[in-house]
Amino acid sequence: MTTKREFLKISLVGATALSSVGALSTALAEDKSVNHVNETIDNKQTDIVQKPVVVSTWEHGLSANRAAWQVLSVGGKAIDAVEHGVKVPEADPSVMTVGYGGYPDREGKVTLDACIMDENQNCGSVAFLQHIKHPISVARLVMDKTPHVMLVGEGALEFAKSQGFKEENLLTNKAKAAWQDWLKESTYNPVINVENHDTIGMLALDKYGDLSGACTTSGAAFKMSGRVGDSPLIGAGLYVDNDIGAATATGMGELMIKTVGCHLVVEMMRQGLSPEQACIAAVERIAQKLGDYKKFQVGFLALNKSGEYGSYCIQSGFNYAVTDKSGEKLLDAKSILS
Ligand code: SD4
Repeated sequence: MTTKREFLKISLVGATALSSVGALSTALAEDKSVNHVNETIDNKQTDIVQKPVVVSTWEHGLSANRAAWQVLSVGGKAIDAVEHGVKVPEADPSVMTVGYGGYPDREGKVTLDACIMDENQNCGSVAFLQHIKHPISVARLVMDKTPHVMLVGEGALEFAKSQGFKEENLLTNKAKAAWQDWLKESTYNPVINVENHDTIGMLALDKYGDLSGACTTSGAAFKMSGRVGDSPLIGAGLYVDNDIGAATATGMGELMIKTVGCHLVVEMMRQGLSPEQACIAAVERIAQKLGDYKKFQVGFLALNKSGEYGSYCIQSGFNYAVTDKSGEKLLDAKSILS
């Protein structure tokens, strides 16, 4: 729990950091399509710890959170909760950018990316993994059983099989039909909040006050073969620092990779920003650095050590699920563009 003295310290650092967020907001606000983010900044800081709590991206986060809550509510650890939680959309064929039933790449192959991170800075990741329904559990085993952080492609598949995972066909008829339809024109033109809207990133704070996170996806629909997004990259699609907070991301992964977005969000919280303020700062960094950001969606979601959460995105339409003792809710994130 944050002491009064620590609270004063982070408030002062936070005030400095906020003034730079404010300066950039003023510059961006000259562009009429950019929201005045200063007005949306949630300035609350609290030393009351709300736990357990679990948050995750998009509406399918509600059912994923329910599975995570089964773990958290009986005193389970955050790391087990996030793994258990994200397995729900991984197995659900109606969620077409995670796991089984995900959209394939342009060769018609479903290739999956996932990572997981615990309260001790341990992390595991898989990328370009095919034929395995639960990449998050393979990532967990990379973390728990190997000296490495990341395995990709054939090596990741061989490791998964050595751990007892069975190869399965992950391409459903529906995803195959969408790919065949796409082949008629073969233009890579991701549709904001439609085609790329289903990556699940989940963050949890358990009853012991420990944070963990997980992120899993089939990536951008009809991507080039071999393309890897932000979701399996520690720092880009997920980051956890158990002293400070955790962050995850959804949307066009290239933007998060170029700015190491989730690490940035956590570092902003370290400077004293609230989760929402930190997400705003990361979206503003993207807007400042990446000239074509208006063509894409990026949404950040953050949770701090006190159980406070917040989110921010480029385009309106991103939402996230929150589950705690008071129940569950789906909240709309604020956005930099109207
Ligand atoms: C990617 N970030 O591969 C993922 C896609 C995503 O919601 O988040 N979709 O770029």
